[in-house]
Amino acid sequence: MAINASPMYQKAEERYRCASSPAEKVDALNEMLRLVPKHKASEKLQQLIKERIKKARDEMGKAAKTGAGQQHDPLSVPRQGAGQVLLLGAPNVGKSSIVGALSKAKVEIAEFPFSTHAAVPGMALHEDVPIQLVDAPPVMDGHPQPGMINALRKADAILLVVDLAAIELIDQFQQCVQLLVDHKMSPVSTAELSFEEDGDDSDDDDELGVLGREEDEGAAAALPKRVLVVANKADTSDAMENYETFKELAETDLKMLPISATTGDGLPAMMEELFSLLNVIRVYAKKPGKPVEKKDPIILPVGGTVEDMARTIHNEMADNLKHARIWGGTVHDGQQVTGGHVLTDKNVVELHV
Ligand SMILES: Nc1nc2c(ncn2[C@@H]2O[C@H](COP(=O)(O)OP(=O)(O)OP(=O)(O)O)[C@@H](O)[C@H]2O)c(=O)[nH]1
Ligand SMILES: [Mg+2]
Repeated sequence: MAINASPMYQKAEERYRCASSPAEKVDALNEMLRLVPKHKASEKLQQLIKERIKKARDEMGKAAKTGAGQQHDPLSVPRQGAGQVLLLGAPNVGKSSIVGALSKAKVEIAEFPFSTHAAVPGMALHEDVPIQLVDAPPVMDGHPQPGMINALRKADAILLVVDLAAIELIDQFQQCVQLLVDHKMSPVSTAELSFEEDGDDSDDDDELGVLGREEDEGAAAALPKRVLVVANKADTSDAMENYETFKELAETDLKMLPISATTGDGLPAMMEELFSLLNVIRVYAKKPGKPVEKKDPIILPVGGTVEDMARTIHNEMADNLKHARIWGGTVHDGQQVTGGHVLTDKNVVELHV
C-alpha cells in the first residue's frame, strides 16, 4: 500500500470492517484518521475517512431519531486485554467449563445442555498477557441466539469447541464452520489476515484500502476470522482415539488441539496458540534511570514500532519522542533506536522525550 499504513492503522481498519453499528464505525474511523500517515500520498484516503465518519454520524443521528439502533446487542461485551476470543460450540461441549477453568468469571456450568444464556467475559492469562475469553450460549443446528453473529464478527478470534465424548463430534464441528460461512465469515488459522477481494481492484482502490472498495460491496468478500479448534473432554475414555478420527474426518486446515477443562491438560498450549493467533506482542515500558521491571505489559500489534508504543501511553509522548533504548530480543541491551524501530515480543523500552 503506497500510503504505508502501520499495523496499528490496519488493526483499526480491521475493527471498522467488523463494526456492526454506526457508533462502532465512527469509533474505528476516528482511530484510523488518527493513525493514518499524514503525507501527500494519503490525502485522498484522509478525505475518504472523513466522509465515512460523516456518513456514519448521519446514520447514528437517524437511528437515534427513529429509536432504531437503540436495541442493545445482547451478546456484545466490551473488548479488554490483548484480544477478545469468543467461544463457539454445540450445547454441553464444555465452553463454560473452559472459561471457568482459566478465569475468575462466574460461569454457569451444568450437566444439562443450554445452561448458558448470556455472554460472560473472563480474563485468562498467557504468561503475563491477559486475553479475554467470552463464554456464550450454544448454537444448535446452525441456529444462533440473537446477537451471536454480531459477537462472532466483532471477536478478534473464535475458540471453536467440540466434545470428544460426543458421538456427533464431527457434526458439532461442521455446523459451527457452516454457521460462520453462512454469515460471510471465512475461518482461518493464520494470525495475519488478508483482506484480499476477488475482482480487479484498480491501484487507486488498493491505496484506499477497505474504504476504496466498499462502495461496490454488493458481492462483498467474506470476512476472514481467526479460529482455533479445541476438542474438549480429552480425559474421557477413548478420547484420544476419537480425536484421531476427528482430525481425519474433519477435513480442515484449521489448527486443533485436544484439551480437558476438567484436568487442565492442554489449556496452557491453548492459551499460547491464542496468543500467537491474536497477532500481538507485549512490551514493557522502563523509566530512565530505573531498573528493568517486567510488569504491566503494553500490547501492540505485530509490527508495532517504538512510536506506536509511545502513542499508547500518550499522544504527546509520541510527538516529542527523541529516541528510545531497548533491551531484549535481537538488539544489544540498551541499544539506542529511533521511533520507527519495529519492536518484538518482550522488548523492554525506555522512551526519551
Ligand atoms: N469429563 C469432562 N467433563 C467436562 C469437561 N468439560 C466440561 N465437562 C462437563 O460437561 C458438562 C457441560 O459443561 P459446560 O461447561 O456447562 O458446557 P457448555 O458448553 O458451556 O454448555 P452450554 O452452556 O449448555 O452450551 C458439565 O457436566 C461439565 O462438568 C472435561 O474436560 N472433561
Ligand atoms: Mg455454557
